[in-house]
Amino acid sequence: MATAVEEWVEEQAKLAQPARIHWCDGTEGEALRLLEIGMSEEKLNGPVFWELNQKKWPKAYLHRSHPTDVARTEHLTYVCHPSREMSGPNNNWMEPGEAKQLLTRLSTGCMKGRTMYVLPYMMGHPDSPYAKACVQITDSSYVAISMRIMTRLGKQALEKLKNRHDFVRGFHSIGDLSPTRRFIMHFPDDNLVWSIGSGYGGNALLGKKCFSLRIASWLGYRQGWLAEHMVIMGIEDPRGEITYICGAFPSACGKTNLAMMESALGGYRVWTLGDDIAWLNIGPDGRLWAINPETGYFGVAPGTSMTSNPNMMRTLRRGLFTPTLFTNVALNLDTNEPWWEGLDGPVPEKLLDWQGRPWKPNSKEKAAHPNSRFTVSIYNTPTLSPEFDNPQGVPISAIIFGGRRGQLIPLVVEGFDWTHGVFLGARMGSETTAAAAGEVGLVRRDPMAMLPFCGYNLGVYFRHWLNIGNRLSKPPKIFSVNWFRLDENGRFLWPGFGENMRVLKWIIDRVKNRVGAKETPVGLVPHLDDLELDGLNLPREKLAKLVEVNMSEWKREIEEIKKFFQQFGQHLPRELWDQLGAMERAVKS
Ligand code: OXD
Ligand code: MN
Repeated sequence: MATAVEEWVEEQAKLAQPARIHWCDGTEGEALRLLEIGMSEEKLNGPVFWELNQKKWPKAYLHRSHPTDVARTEHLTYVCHPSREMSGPNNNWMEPGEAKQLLTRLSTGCMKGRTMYVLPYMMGHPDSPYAKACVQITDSSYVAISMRIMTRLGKQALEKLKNRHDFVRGFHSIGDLSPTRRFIMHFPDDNLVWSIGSGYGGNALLGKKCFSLRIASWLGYRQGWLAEHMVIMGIEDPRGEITYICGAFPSACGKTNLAMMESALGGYRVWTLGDDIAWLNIGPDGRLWAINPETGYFGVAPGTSMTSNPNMMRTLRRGLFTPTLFTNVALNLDTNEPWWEGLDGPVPEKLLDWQGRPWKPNSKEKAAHPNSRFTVSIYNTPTLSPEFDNPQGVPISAIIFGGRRGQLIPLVVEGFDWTHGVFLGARMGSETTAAAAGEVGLVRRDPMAMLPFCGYNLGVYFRHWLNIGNRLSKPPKIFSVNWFRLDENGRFLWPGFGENMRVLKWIIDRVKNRVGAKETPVGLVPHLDDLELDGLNLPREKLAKLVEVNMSEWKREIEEIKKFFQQFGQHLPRELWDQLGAMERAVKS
């Protein structure tokens, strides 16, 4: 008798009409075979895959996407709850029946002449009580290989799926790649993601943003847990004690660098657990426990170097668990190596740009696309935490909310308590980046870095956060950080990268009640003497500027937060209005 998964796959095949169906087993051999095929398949801007210098970049391949398909397309992303209200002002909405009709029309025969890959996969360790079994179909071998890197794909997942009906279904087709026929639609009540017209990671690797954040946040709301856009890391102090923390930052704000940072502070080291997604559950002991449902990184290449992120450079060249994919980076023709802006060493003389065109150093355009990416297994990370595969996850002592703000937001602020901490997250704003299509550098509200990823009304989501806090026996302390504050000449005040450990040390010292803090209207900030600044050549006035709370700037910010909160009407928890009111009174006095 056919299993529910087989039945679902058969139904989708009737709709999409592929030439053949291939059930992926997730082995390396299979991935290499798909790469071989892709290397001989020509498209608009070269072969589907290009083998890179294998000596220097073992098992690494270059892929160029369609030039109009290089980032998440938030305006084409929908969350289709039966009621518009549950999707909230933070999501595009279509009535589910109407959306399915539209997608059925676009998907009819969309895989004609192509192979349909069936990808059974797990988000989370198969033995974890928090893991979820899923299946995705796709007509892109690039997506199939990427999913092998990013998830636990193969036989074990299929086994888990066998006797189930509640698995998460993902239908993906690149369609004709036309932006006018591109939609990424979510049906939370059906555990279904339906994506057509894009091969870009965030739109096409359906286990990632679509399932592990949008659908999972809704599951979390219904089941009492949180799916968050967060890094997970362990910080080992000189005594050998490890403190686990999570950090939410908007896309392309340095989560990957943070997750595997090489500490500039002696005696401290980072253990990596995840760079993008955390599922947070209340454990049997009443503490908050985090797992990373993914097994890979889909990271931004430009700016990655031995200076900014040496551990990622080592990860990319390790070649232990393979393959490694580079998407839309430039190609050094002399050495057959990938290249991007910010990589170590001089700019190579002979380069092809991300579209496969010859590139000149004086060109106004970047050689690598600003959102060019690598897809690489987390098992290649030299700093991988021994707890990574622990099915229970790790207990979280602190949560950080960060954003990219040239002005206003202090280097670090601690929330007065859980409710105020939730307010710190809810009020977050950040300057936009190339990870999503649209203008770069505008401040937009991005609560908990979840604006593009929360699968339901953010007002309801804030209430859920408050409720989780009430159920925790020992809630983590909550902080806001900003590595990006600028001086009057537009230069960064804080050196960032490995020096961020100095801020993390203060956070851990606060968690362990080792230091005091100074109360301001916007939260608790460090006494400058409590920051470990040995070896850092930072003038005192710069430091003071980094933690300054400028009241007139905050008055403007409060108006922006008010406008943002108002959109959620009755759904915005009263507690958050109270927090805003209290902050306003304190700022004005
Ligand atoms: C990502 C993103 O790819 O946030 O992680 O866009
Ligand atoms: Mn992300």
